[in-house]
Amino acid sequence: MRKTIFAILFVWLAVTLPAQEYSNFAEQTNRLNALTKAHPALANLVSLTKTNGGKDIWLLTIGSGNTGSKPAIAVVGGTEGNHVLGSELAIGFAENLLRGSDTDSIRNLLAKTTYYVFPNMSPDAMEQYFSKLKFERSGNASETDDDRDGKLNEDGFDDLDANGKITMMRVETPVGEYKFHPDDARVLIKTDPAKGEKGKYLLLTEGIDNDKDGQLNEDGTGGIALNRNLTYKHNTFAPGAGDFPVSEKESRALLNFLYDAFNVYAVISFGSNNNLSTPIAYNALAARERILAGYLEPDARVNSMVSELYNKVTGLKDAPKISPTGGDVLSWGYYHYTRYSFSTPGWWVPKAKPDTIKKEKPFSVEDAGANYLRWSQQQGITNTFTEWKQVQHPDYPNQKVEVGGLDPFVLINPPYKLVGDLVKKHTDFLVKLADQQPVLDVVNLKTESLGNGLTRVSLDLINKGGLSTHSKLGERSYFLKKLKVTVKTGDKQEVVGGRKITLLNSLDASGSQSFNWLIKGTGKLSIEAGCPTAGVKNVEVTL
Ligand SMILES: [Ca+2]
Ligand SMILES: [Ca+2]
Ligand SMILES: [Ca+2]
Ligand SMILES: [Ca+2]
Repeated sequence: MRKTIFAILFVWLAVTLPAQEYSNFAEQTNRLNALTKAHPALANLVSLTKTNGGKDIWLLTIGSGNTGSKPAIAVVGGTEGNHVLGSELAIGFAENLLRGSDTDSIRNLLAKTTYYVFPNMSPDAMEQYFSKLKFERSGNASETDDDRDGKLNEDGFDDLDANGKITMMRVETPVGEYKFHPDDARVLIKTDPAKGEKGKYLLLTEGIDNDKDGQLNEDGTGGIALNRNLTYKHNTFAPGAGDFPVSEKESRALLNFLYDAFNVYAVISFGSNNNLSTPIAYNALAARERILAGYLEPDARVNSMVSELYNKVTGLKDAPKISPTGGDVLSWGYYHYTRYSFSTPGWWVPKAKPDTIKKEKPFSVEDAGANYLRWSQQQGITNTFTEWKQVQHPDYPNQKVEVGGLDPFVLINPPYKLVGDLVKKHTDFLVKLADQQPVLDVVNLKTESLGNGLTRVSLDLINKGGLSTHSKLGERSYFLKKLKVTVKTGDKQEVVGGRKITLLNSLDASGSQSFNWLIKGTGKLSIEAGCPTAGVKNVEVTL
């Protein structure tokens, strides 16, 4: 009897409690399907392609009515395969938004804004998090020759202490560059030869030189990484970048879709790069280079404004500075797609304060590993550090080799219990960002009869939004759709003064532009102003 009750209780708990761990690809797919089933009028799921690893690249479109005709924000998760959180933030955002879709505020939002959510752009790599052997992997299932020795994936990691995860390996040697951290001997830090410091250890990733080429773990499982495979400053010969930009199905699917989506005004990618905690600063020299290397001044101002919004809404502080290294989504979104482009890791290990009761002192040397160990202990997080343990190593037969260190993933992915709160904060940010969307309106509409069937029509077109209709860089693009103002005349009407169609490069935030036309004829006509990134405004005029 008691057993049955426990069994029922267990099943009930399993069904009613939300997931307590990150979702693998199959679970992510189930969550996405559940969303479209629960919200068929607001959510649509399509597979853009299948990876070489056989996994779908999903696109979830959220919005009401004709989603393609509304200004849109693209949300990219799984920008990096080892950043499981990024994918979770993208899916969690979709779930939170749709869960609130019976409220007026979200209903109104989805009537004016479309969200294109790419939940997981690196599903092949991300599965390594859920595999029997866990290691941080960025590359997809394409087979590559990272060291160009004519052999594919010939030297990956080896789990020397058989604990199911790849950590670090230290080799005791007088030529080593590493020494113990002065405040936490579990951690090794680099010596400073300029200060006369001597090292004791080589610090390496866990493994063996399987192909005896003198390099360790130089070419293992994991091919091309999305965040290195895009077009801006692609590092053609770097491992994981691909032989040419957009060589992969995943990157091609993303760019093919987005280049056709003229309505996207902002791209938000979740990955290691961060221009939301600290905006990219305007650099006059970089912004004048022939191949643009810096944000144009008005676009840097927008970055500042959105960064301020991000910090205010999320309250996240002390983010480490990580700058794009080329081929990445953040840079592509701005420099080549010419939209507003933002990126954040969404989480980083907070700075741990010393516990004065335990007589801890501030670290004499700042180090991410030492900080993590202090923070995780304060949080009651256990089993994320493997104590150093000696192993026999074929490459170092007469030396002391030990395996240990921090678990993979823990420095960039928080414990799952923190994810719900992070999803909520980033949902709030993505909703607030849409409040800044460019919105066109027509004011001061006047008609003035001049006799002889002639009427002067004048109006001011304004942008009521917090963002310009196009980025400053977008104004230079031949590819973007410009802001178009059209006088739609009827059968017996004619525009005799002014242009029937006017194209504007952009309309600034809170900016305005005056128009007037001389029109011959009588009856009603309409004037239409719009562009995909700001929507279309129509006014009727009676002559
Ligand atoms: Ca190779
Ligand atoms: Ca291991
Ligand atoms: Ca090799
Ligand atoms: Ca090797």
